[in-house]
Amino acid sequence: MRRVGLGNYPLGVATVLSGIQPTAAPHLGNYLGALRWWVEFQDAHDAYYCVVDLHALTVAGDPAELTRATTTMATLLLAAGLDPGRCTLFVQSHVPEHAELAWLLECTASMGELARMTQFKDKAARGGEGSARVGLFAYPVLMAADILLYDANLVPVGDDQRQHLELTRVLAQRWNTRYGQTFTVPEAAIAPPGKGARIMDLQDPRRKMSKTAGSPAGTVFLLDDPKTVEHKLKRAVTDTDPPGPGAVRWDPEHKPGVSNLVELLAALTGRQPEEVASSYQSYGRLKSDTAQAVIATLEPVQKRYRELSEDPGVVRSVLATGAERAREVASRTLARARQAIGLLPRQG
Ligand code: ATP
Ligand code: LTN
Repeated sequence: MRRVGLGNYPLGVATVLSGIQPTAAPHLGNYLGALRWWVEFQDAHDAYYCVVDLHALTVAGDPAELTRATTTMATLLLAAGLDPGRCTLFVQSHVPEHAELAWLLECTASMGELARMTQFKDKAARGGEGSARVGLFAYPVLMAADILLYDANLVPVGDDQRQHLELTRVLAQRWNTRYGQTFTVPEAAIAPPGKGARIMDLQDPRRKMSKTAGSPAGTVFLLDDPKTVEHKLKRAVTDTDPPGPGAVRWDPEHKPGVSNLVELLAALTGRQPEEVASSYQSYGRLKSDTAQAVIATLEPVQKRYRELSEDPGVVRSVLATGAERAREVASRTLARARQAIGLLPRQG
């Protein structure tokens, strides 16, 4: 049986859903941990991808910037290889069923289980837990709604989303036990170690590369020009081990900076990290080769992005069709959920 990508599902059998926040332009971590798998999965399965603008409201941001970033993100997703003929691409808030199912699921989740979410703890700690938005606390439940509305079997995400996926599974199972079979219980599709599931910040390799929490110099954005990419990689933090055999190795625990560069180069060229590491003795050459591999990957994406940006009507129409297709599926699932939980059907 032919199997594709990360999942254990035969071709064409699974439904895939994933989302990305329009908090800023996406970076290499988003690309290697999630987006390139989205592109791969659209050929193998029935795929739904959304720009999760409601999730972006969980942290402070400027309204005009959110509008702009939502369009930029959708354009970049198309530029990175999503094809509206092979997947459904939409904006989360265009499908109001997401917010409605999130409420029903909030009445299924407990305060205790949400308080354990490490992403909430990290993000809340930055601004003080007392002033963190209620939406930030409830965020994983909205994510569960995103997934369950489409009966998704597979959810391609980076390693940081493992805990949220586990919560989604728990909520789906609890609901099904309490109210009868309603939702498909999904599985996370996370890249194996060394394949880009958790790309680290180039300036602080103990923290993941992030749109909002990373350092600008340590985050390579998909729209960075070649000079910026070279500069960021040249300045990447490594360590003080002298050059020579064994200095370059894939050992994320003891050599996080060097291992991150090795993993980047391996993921970009489809090689194993150990094999990449063994072909280098100096950090300088590893950095310059990694920079070239990044530039080669980004160049076609940027070119396509510039072309698509010339006619914003194309992206708007892709999103309109996507929302319509998504709503058809989402409204059926929501109707099932409303009935299961006992809400009086609307007449007419
Ligand atoms: P923010 O900083 O706004 O929280 P983010 O950079 O973590 O954003 P998201 O929009 O939350 O990005 O995530 C989109 C996808 O990219 C998710 O599947 C997430 O797991 C993945 N992802 C995010 N950061 C990384 C990373 N450093 N390495 C690999 N995958 C990542
Ligand atoms: N929580 C995710 C973004 C996200 C998502 C989703 C991912 C929102 N809804 C549904 C997969 C499926 C994040 O922060 N990276």
